[in-house]
Amino acid sequence: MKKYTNVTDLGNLKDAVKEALEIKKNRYAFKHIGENKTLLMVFFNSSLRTRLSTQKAGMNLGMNTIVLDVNQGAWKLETERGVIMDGDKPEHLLEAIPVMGCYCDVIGVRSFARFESKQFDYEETILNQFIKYSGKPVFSMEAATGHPLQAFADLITIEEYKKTERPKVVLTWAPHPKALPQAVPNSFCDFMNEADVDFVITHPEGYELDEKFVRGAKVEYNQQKAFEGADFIYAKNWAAYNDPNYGKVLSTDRSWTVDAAKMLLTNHAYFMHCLPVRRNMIVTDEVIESPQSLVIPEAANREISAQTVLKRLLE
Ligand code: AN0
Ligand code: CP
Repeated sequence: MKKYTNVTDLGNLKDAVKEALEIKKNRYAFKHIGENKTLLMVFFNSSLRTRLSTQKAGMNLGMNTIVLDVNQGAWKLETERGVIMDGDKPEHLLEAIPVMGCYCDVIGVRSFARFESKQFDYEETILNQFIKYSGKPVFSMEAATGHPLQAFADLITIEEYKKTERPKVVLTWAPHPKALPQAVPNSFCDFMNEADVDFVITHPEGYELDEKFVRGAKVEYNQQKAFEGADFIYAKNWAAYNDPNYGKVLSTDRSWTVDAAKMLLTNHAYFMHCLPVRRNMIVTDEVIESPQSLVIPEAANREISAQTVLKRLLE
């Protein structure tokens, strides 16, 4: 594997999940693969889980890790080519990336959608420059349009907890006060469309996701109807995708919050969220604290998805 930005980089998804579950049984079985190899993690945005789980995954494989917070202590980076650099940014990404590539063997990049230009975001302008100019294998730690380490961990979690061969998995939009990227739901769609699940998406009108990710999956605008018979409820907020509202918050309607009454409509479903989560906006205290909540095992599986990906990038 030369890069990891998308579900397709994993090849056969069943084999990838199998490999991940093997790694989980003995996560120190491959601790020589990363000997004398350096993992560089570059963050343009905040992180708790990705930072810790990916560093831990690298350590499990014997790697050394360097973490760079671009916004804390590094030079401010210009990202557009052709700009006359007389402003507040002393360095260009086009020098910074190959320099970063000199000091490591694998690079992880976190660079969220900026919501300034849909084209800039959806062309994955930042991530693709890392792929093009670093000379090293690159993996996404949530880029503008996807969060494949998260979705891989989500699939591993569903595989571990499912009680039927083909569970019903519902991705539900939920309210949030700030505009959030579509990366998490996009990747979740990508993985669920490839997995052996009955996948349903529910959101208010106007929150349609890019068809490139939805790929004909069932969209049900009535949240309660979508919840009926569900085995997994996967909640997430995202800002609007469609023009002219790209990047906008169209609704903070708390009737979409996942609560205990709605969970009663399901087939005793598990609750999932990638975290960080705003309680009593996305989900009530009661549901996230219930025995059906998988948010912590889901986060724990981030170490496993990252380790599977790093192992494959090193091999
Ligand atoms: C980010 C998002 O929604 O993409 C990261 C989630 C993993 N969330 C926030 O910025 C709150
Ligand atoms: N789920 C996730 O990626 O969390 P962080 O933003 O804390 O890394």
